[in-house]
Amino acid sequence: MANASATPKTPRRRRRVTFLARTCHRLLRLLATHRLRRGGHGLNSISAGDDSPPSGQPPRGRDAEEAEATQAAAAAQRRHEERHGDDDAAATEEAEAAVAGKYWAQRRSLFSLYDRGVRMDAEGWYSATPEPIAAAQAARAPPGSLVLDAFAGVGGNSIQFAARGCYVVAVEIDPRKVELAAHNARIYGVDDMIEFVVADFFHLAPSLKADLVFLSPPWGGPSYSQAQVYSLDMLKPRDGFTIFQAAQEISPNIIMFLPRNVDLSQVEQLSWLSSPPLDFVSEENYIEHRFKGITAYFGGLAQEVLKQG
Ligand code: MGP
Repeated sequence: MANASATPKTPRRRRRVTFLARTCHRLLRLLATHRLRRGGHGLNSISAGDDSPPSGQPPRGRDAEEAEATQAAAAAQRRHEERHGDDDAAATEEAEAAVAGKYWAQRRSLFSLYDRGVRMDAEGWYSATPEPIAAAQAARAPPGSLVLDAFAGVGGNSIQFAARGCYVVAVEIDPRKVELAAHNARIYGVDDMIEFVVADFFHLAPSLKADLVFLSPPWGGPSYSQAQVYSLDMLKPRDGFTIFQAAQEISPNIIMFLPRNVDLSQVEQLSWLSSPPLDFVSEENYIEHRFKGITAYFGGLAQEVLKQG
Protein backbone atom coordinates (compact mmCIF):
# COMPACT_ATOMS: atom_id res chain seq x y z
CA MET A 1 0.00 0.00 0.00
CA ALA A 2 1.46 3.29 -0.97
CA ASN A 3 1.50 6.12 1.50
CA ALA A 4 1.21 8.76 -1.16
CA SER A 5 -0.70 11.83 -0.09
CA ALA A 6 -2.32 14.54 -2.14
CA THR A 7 -0.30 17.58 -3.03
CA PRO A 8 -2.27 20.77 -3.62
CA LYS A 9 -1.74 21.87 -7.19
CA THR A 10 -1.56 25.39 -8.48
CA PRO A 11 -4.18 26.24 -11.11
CA ARG A 12 -3.10 25.39 -14.64
CA ARG A 13 -5.27 27.49 -16.86
CA ARG A 14 -3.51 26.61 -20.08
CA ARG A 15 -3.87 22.90 -19.42
CA ARG A 16 -7.51 23.47 -18.63
CA VAL A 17 -7.99 24.94 -22.09
CA THR A 18 -6.29 21.90 -23.60
CA PHE A 19 -8.45 19.67 -21.47
CA LEU A 20 -11.61 21.40 -22.56
CA ALA A 21 -10.55 21.33 -26.18
CA ARG A 22 -10.00 17.58 -25.95
CA THR A 23 -13.24 16.85 -24.18
CA CYS A 24 -15.68 19.53 -25.23
CA HIS A 25 -16.86 17.73 -28.34
CA ARG A 26 -17.86 14.81 -26.17
CA LEU A 27 -19.56 16.97 -23.57
CA LEU A 28 -21.34 19.04 -26.18
CA ARG A 29 -22.65 15.88 -27.76
CA LEU A 30 -23.84 14.77 -24.35
CA LEU A 31 -25.45 18.11 -23.66
CA ALA A 32 -27.40 17.75 -26.86
CA THR A 33 -28.75 14.35 -25.94
CA HIS A 34 -29.04 14.43 -22.16
CA ARG A 35 -30.43 16.89 -19.67
CA LEU A 36 -27.32 17.59 -17.63
CA ARG A 37 -27.91 19.61 -14.53
CA ARG A 38 -25.41 21.53 -12.48
CA GLY A 39 -25.55 21.40 -8.68
CA GLY A 40 -27.48 24.11 -6.89
CA HIS A 41 -29.58 22.41 -4.25
CA GLY A 42 -29.35 22.75 -0.50
CA LEU A 43 -26.55 20.89 1.21
CA ASN A 44 -26.74 18.17 3.75
CA SER A 45 -23.15 18.59 4.71
CA ILE A 46 -20.88 18.56 7.68
CA SER A 47 -17.80 20.73 7.46
CA ALA A 48 -14.72 21.15 9.58
CA GLY A 49 -16.05 24.52 10.63
CA ASP A 50 -19.11 22.88 12.16
CA ASP A 51 -17.61 20.42 14.54
CA SER A 52 -13.84 20.47 14.59
CA PRO A 53 -12.20 20.62 18.00
CA PRO A 54 -10.74 23.96 19.15
CA SER A 55 -7.34 24.56 17.61
CA GLY A 56 -4.21 24.53 19.73
CA GLN A 57 -5.43 21.76 22.03
CA PRO A 58 -3.17 18.77 22.66
CA PRO A 59 -4.14 15.49 20.95
CA ARG A 60 -6.76 13.61 22.95
CA GLY A 61 -7.42 9.91 23.47
CA ARG A 62 -9.84 7.64 21.64
CA ASP A 63 -12.63 8.19 24.24
CA ALA A 64 -12.51 11.96 23.71
CA GLU A 65 -12.52 11.48 19.94
CA GLU A 66 -15.52 9.17 20.14
CA ALA A 67 -17.41 11.51 22.49
CA GLU A 68 -16.70 14.32 20.08
CA ALA A 69 -17.85 12.14 17.20
CA THR A 70 -21.11 11.36 18.94
CA GLN A 71 -21.71 15.06 19.51
CA ALA A 72 -20.89 15.73 15.86
CA ALA A 73 -23.36 13.08 14.73
CA ALA A 74 -26.08 14.47 16.99
CA ALA A 75 -25.45 17.98 15.67
CA ALA A 76 -25.52 16.66 12.11
CA GLN A 77 -28.79 14.90 12.79
CA ARG A 78 -30.31 18.10 14.26
CA ARG A 79 -29.21 20.17 11.28
CA HIS A 80 -30.56 17.57 8.91
CA GLU A 81 -33.95 17.47 10.67
CA GLU A 82 -34.16 21.26 10.64
CA ARG A 83 -33.62 21.22 6.89
CA HIS A 84 -35.60 18.18 5.82
CA GLY A 85 -38.11 17.30 8.53
CA ASP A 86 -38.66 14.09 10.47
CA ASP A 87 -39.60 11.78 7.57
CA ASP A 88 -36.40 12.36 5.68
CA ALA A 89 -34.40 12.23 8.90
CA ALA A 90 -35.65 8.69 9.52
CA ALA A 91 -34.45 7.66 6.08
CA THR A 92 -30.95 8.92 6.79
CA GLU A 93 -30.70 7.61 10.34
CA GLU A 94 -28.30 4.80 9.46
CA ALA A 95 -26.06 7.11 7.49
CA GLU A 96 -25.96 9.82 10.14
CA ALA A 97 -25.22 7.24 12.81
CA ALA A 98 -22.32 6.06 10.67
CA VAL A 99 -20.68 9.43 11.15
CA ALA A 100 -20.34 8.72 14.85
CA GLY A 101 -17.18 7.14 16.15
CA LYS A 102 -14.89 5.63 13.61
CA TYR A 103 -15.61 7.74 10.54
CA TRP A 104 -15.16 11.05 12.35
CA ALA A 105 -11.96 9.75 13.87
CA GLN A 106 -10.79 8.89 10.34
CA ARG A 107 -11.58 12.31 8.85
CA ARG A 108 -7.97 13.31 8.13
CA SER A 109 -7.29 9.92 6.64
CA LEU A 110 -10.22 10.47 4.26
CA PHE A 111 -9.08 14.01 3.41
CA SER A 112 -5.69 15.22 4.66
CA LEU A 113 -6.93 18.81 4.12
CA TYR A 114 -10.13 18.16 6.08
CA ASP A 115 -9.40 21.02 8.48
CA ARG A 116 -9.31 23.53 5.62
CA GLY A 117 -13.06 23.11 5.24
CA VAL A 118 -13.67 19.84 3.36
CA ARG A 119 -17.39 19.10 3.27
CA MET A 120 -19.05 15.70 3.39
CA ASP A 121 -22.56 14.38 3.28
CA ALA A 122 -23.60 11.38 5.34
CA GLU A 123 -22.88 8.86 2.56
CA GLY A 124 -19.54 10.49 1.91
CA TRP A 125 -18.40 9.70 5.44
CA TYR A 126 -18.57 5.97 4.90
CA SER A 127 -17.92 5.87 1.14
CA ALA A 128 -15.01 8.21 0.50
CA THR A 129 -11.85 6.32 -0.40
CA PRO A 130 -9.17 7.04 2.23
CA GLU A 131 -6.82 9.55 0.66
CA PRO A 132 -3.62 7.44 0.68
CA ILE A 133 -5.53 4.66 -1.12
CA ALA A 134 -7.07 7.11 -3.62
CA ALA A 135 -3.62 8.56 -4.27
CA ALA A 136 -2.11 5.09 -4.78
CA GLN A 137 -4.88 4.22 -7.26
CA ALA A 138 -4.34 7.51 -9.09
CA ALA A 139 -0.61 6.86 -9.23
CA ARG A 140 -1.35 3.95 -11.62
CA ALA A 141 -2.69 6.41 -14.22
CA PRO A 142 -0.28 8.09 -16.62
CA PRO A 143 -0.30 11.86 -15.97
CA GLY A 144 -2.24 13.65 -18.67
CA SER A 145 -4.74 10.84 -19.18
CA LEU A 146 -8.44 11.52 -19.38
CA VAL A 147 -10.16 9.79 -16.47
CA LEU A 148 -13.86 9.19 -16.07
CA ASP A 149 -14.87 8.90 -12.40
CA ALA A 150 -18.26 7.21 -12.74
CA PHE A 151 -19.58 7.55 -9.16
CA ALA A 152 -17.71 10.64 -8.01
CA GLY A 153 -19.47 11.21 -4.67
CA VAL A 154 -17.86 14.00 -2.65
CA GLY A 155 -14.83 13.96 -4.93
CA GLY A 156 -12.01 12.15 -3.11
CA ASN A 157 -10.92 10.03 -6.08
CA SER A 158 -11.36 12.73 -8.73
CA ILE A 159 -9.22 15.06 -6.61
CA GLN A 160 -6.40 12.52 -6.43
CA PHE A 161 -6.45 11.83 -10.18
CA ALA A 162 -6.34 15.58 -10.80
CA ALA A 163 -3.50 15.98 -8.29
CA ARG A 164 -1.70 13.31 -10.32
CA GLY A 165 -2.01 15.53 -13.41
CA CYS A 166 -4.93 13.70 -15.04
CA TYR A 167 -7.93 15.42 -16.60
CA VAL A 168 -11.09 14.19 -14.94
CA VAL A 169 -14.73 14.01 -15.92
CA ALA A 170 -16.50 13.41 -12.60
CA VAL A 171 -19.99 11.96 -13.03
CA GLU A 172 -22.38 11.98 -10.09
CA ILE A 173 -26.15 11.65 -10.11
CA ASP A 174 -26.74 13.65 -6.89
CA PRO A 175 -26.36 17.41 -7.50
CA ARG A 176 -25.75 18.05 -3.79
CA LYS A 177 -22.74 15.75 -3.87
CA VAL A 178 -21.44 17.55 -6.95
CA GLU A 179 -21.53 20.82 -5.03
CA LEU A 180 -19.57 19.25 -2.21
CA ALA A 181 -17.08 17.65 -4.60
CA ALA A 182 -16.51 20.92 -6.48
CA HIS A 183 -15.98 22.71 -3.17
CA ASN A 184 -13.50 20.05 -2.05
CA ALA A 185 -11.65 20.20 -5.37
CA ARG A 186 -11.20 23.95 -4.85
CA ILE A 187 -9.68 23.30 -1.42
CA TYR A 188 -7.12 20.99 -3.06
CA GLY A 189 -6.50 23.53 -5.85
CA VAL A 190 -7.40 21.06 -8.60
CA ASP A 191 -10.86 22.27 -9.63
CA ASP A 192 -9.51 23.43 -12.99
CA MET A 193 -8.63 19.83 -13.83
CA ILE A 194 -12.08 18.39 -13.15
CA GLU A 195 -15.27 18.71 -15.17
CA PHE A 196 -18.24 17.85 -12.96
CA VAL A 197 -21.31 16.40 -14.62
CA VAL A 198 -24.61 15.72 -12.84
CA ALA A 199 -25.90 12.67 -14.64
CA ASP A 200 -26.66 8.96 -14.53
CA PHE A 201 -23.50 7.13 -15.50
CA PHE A 202 -25.50 4.44 -17.32
CA HIS A 203 -27.09 7.03 -19.59
CA LEU A 204 -23.77 8.65 -20.40
CA ALA A 205 -21.60 5.58 -20.84
CA PRO A 206 -22.56 4.78 -24.47
CA SER A 207 -21.64 8.35 -25.53
CA LEU A 208 -18.29 8.65 -23.74
CA LYS A 209 -14.68 7.77 -24.40
CA ALA A 210 -11.81 8.16 -21.94
CA ASP A 211 -8.36 6.71 -21.30
CA LEU A 212 -9.43 5.19 -18.01
CA VAL A 213 -12.61 4.56 -16.03
CA PHE A 214 -12.59 4.64 -12.24
CA LEU A 215 -15.42 2.80 -10.47
CA SER A 216 -16.15 3.14 -6.77
CA PRO A 217 -19.88 2.41 -6.73
CA PRO A 218 -22.03 2.21 -3.59
CA TRP A 219 -21.51 -1.06 -1.72
CA GLY A 220 -24.90 -0.95 -0.02
CA GLY A 221 -23.91 0.91 3.15
CA PRO A 222 -21.67 0.02 6.10
CA SER A 223 -23.50 -3.31 6.55
CA TYR A 224 -21.60 -4.66 3.51
CA SER A 225 -19.03 -6.12 5.91
CA GLN A 226 -21.60 -8.44 7.48
CA ALA A 227 -21.70 -10.64 4.37
CA GLN A 228 -19.33 -13.55 4.66
CA VAL A 229 -18.59 -13.23 0.97
CA TYR A 230 -19.61 -10.06 -0.84
CA SER A 231 -21.08 -10.86 -4.23
CA LEU A 232 -20.84 -8.41 -7.13
CA ASP A 233 -24.64 -8.65 -7.31
CA MET A 234 -24.76 -6.59 -4.11
CA LEU A 235 -23.21 -3.48 -5.68
CA LYS A 236 -25.49 -0.49 -6.32
CA PRO A 237 -27.19 0.99 -8.25
CA ARG A 238 -26.78 -2.09 -10.49
CA ASP A 239 -24.84 -5.33 -10.16
CA GLY A 240 -21.10 -5.34 -10.75
CA PHE A 241 -21.28 -7.06 -14.15
CA THR A 242 -23.64 -4.38 -15.49
CA ILE A 243 -21.50 -1.59 -14.06
CA PHE A 244 -18.37 -3.12 -15.57
CA GLN A 245 -19.94 -3.60 -18.99
CA ALA A 246 -21.00 0.05 -19.04
CA ALA A 247 -17.43 1.06 -18.17
CA GLN A 248 -16.02 -1.13 -20.93
CA GLU A 249 -17.90 0.92 -23.47
CA ILE A 250 -15.72 3.86 -22.43
CA SER A 251 -12.31 2.24 -22.02
CA PRO A 252 -10.71 -1.17 -21.47
CA ASN A 253 -8.57 0.41 -18.75
CA ILE A 254 -10.66 0.14 -15.62
CA ILE A 255 -9.99 0.55 -11.90
CA MET A 256 -12.60 -0.79 -9.49
CA PHE A 257 -12.56 -0.23 -5.71
CA LEU A 258 -14.34 -3.09 -3.96
CA PRO A 259 -15.12 -4.43 -0.48
CA ARG A 260 -12.42 -6.42 1.32
CA ASN A 261 -14.81 -9.41 1.49
CA VAL A 262 -15.61 -9.39 -2.25
CA ASP A 263 -15.67 -12.69 -4.13
CA LEU A 264 -12.38 -12.33 -6.02
CA SER A 265 -13.20 -15.12 -8.46
CA GLN A 266 -16.21 -13.07 -9.59
CA VAL A 267 -14.01 -10.01 -9.99
CA GLU A 268 -11.64 -11.99 -12.19
CA GLN A 269 -14.62 -13.11 -14.27
CA LEU A 270 -15.21 -9.48 -15.20
CA SER A 271 -12.07 -9.60 -17.31
CA TRP A 272 -13.63 -12.42 -19.36
CA LEU A 273 -16.45 -10.14 -20.50
CA SER A 274 -14.00 -8.98 -23.17
CA SER A 275 -12.63 -11.01 -26.02
CA PRO A 276 -9.72 -11.57 -25.70
CA PRO A 277 -9.98 -11.30 -21.89
CA LEU A 278 -8.57 -8.17 -20.30
CA ASP A 279 -5.43 -8.39 -18.19
CA PHE A 280 -6.38 -8.38 -14.53
CA VAL A 281 -4.60 -7.83 -11.24
CA SER A 282 -5.89 -6.97 -7.77
CA GLU A 283 -4.28 -5.49 -4.68
CA GLU A 284 -5.30 -5.24 -1.04
CA ASN A 285 -5.40 -1.74 0.42
CA TYR A 286 -4.45 -1.04 4.03
CA ILE A 287 -4.44 2.04 6.25
CA GLU A 288 -2.33 1.63 9.38
CA HIS A 289 -2.44 -2.17 8.97
CA ARG A 290 -6.23 -2.18 8.71
CA PHE A 291 -7.61 -3.89 5.63
CA LYS A 292 -9.89 -1.32 3.93
CA GLY A 293 -10.69 -2.65 0.49
CA ILE A 294 -9.51 -4.29 -2.71
CA THR A 295 -8.56 -2.47 -5.89
CA ALA A 296 -8.94 -4.36 -9.16
CA TYR A 297 -7.08 -3.16 -12.25
CA PHE A 298 -8.04 -4.22 -15.76
CA GLY A 299 -6.55 -3.82 -19.23
CA GLY A 300 -3.37 -1.82 -19.73
CA LEU A 301 -3.52 -0.69 -16.12
CA ALA A 302 -3.02 -4.26 -14.92
CA GLN A 303 0.21 -4.37 -16.92
CA GLU A 304 1.19 -1.03 -15.40
CA VAL A 305 0.60 -2.35 -11.87
CA LEU A 306 2.71 -5.44 -12.54
CA LYS A 307 5.48 -3.22 -13.93
CA GLN A 308 5.35 -0.75 -11.01
CA GLY A 309 5.09 -3.56 -8.45
P1 MGP B 1 -15.74 0.42 6.56
O1 MGP B 1 -15.47 -1.03 6.46
O2 MGP B 1 -17.16 0.81 6.75
O3 MGP B 1 -14.87 1.10 7.70
O4 MGP B 1 -15.22 1.17 5.29
P2 MGP B 1 -13.63 0.52 8.50
O5 MGP B 1 -13.13 1.61 9.33
O6 MGP B 1 -12.65 -0.15 7.60
O7 MGP B 1 -14.38 -0.55 9.33
P3 MGP B 1 -13.86 -1.54 10.42
O8 MGP B 1 -14.64 -2.78 10.08
O9 MGP B 1 -12.40 -1.69 10.28
O10 MGP B 1 -14.28 -0.92 11.70
C1 MGP B 1 -13.84 1.11 4.88
C2 MGP B 1 -13.70 1.88 3.61
O11 MGP B 1 -14.45 1.18 2.61
C3 MGP B 1 -14.30 3.27 3.61
O12 MGP B 1 -13.39 4.22 4.09
C4 MGP B 1 -14.60 3.50 2.14
O13 MGP B 1 -13.43 3.86 1.46
C5 MGP B 1 -14.97 2.10 1.69
N1 MGP B 1 -16.42 1.98 1.65
C6 MGP B 1 -17.24 1.61 2.63
N2 MGP B 1 -18.52 1.62 2.17
C7 MGP B 1 -19.70 1.27 2.93
C8 MGP B 1 -18.49 2.00 0.86
C9 MGP B 1 -19.48 2.15 -0.15
O14 MGP B 1 -20.68 1.99 0.04
N3 MGP B 1 -19.02 2.52 -1.37
C10 MGP B 1 -17.71 2.71 -1.63
N4 MGP B 1 -17.36 3.05 -2.85
N5 MGP B 1 -16.76 2.58 -0.69
C11 MGP B 1 -17.15 2.22 0.54
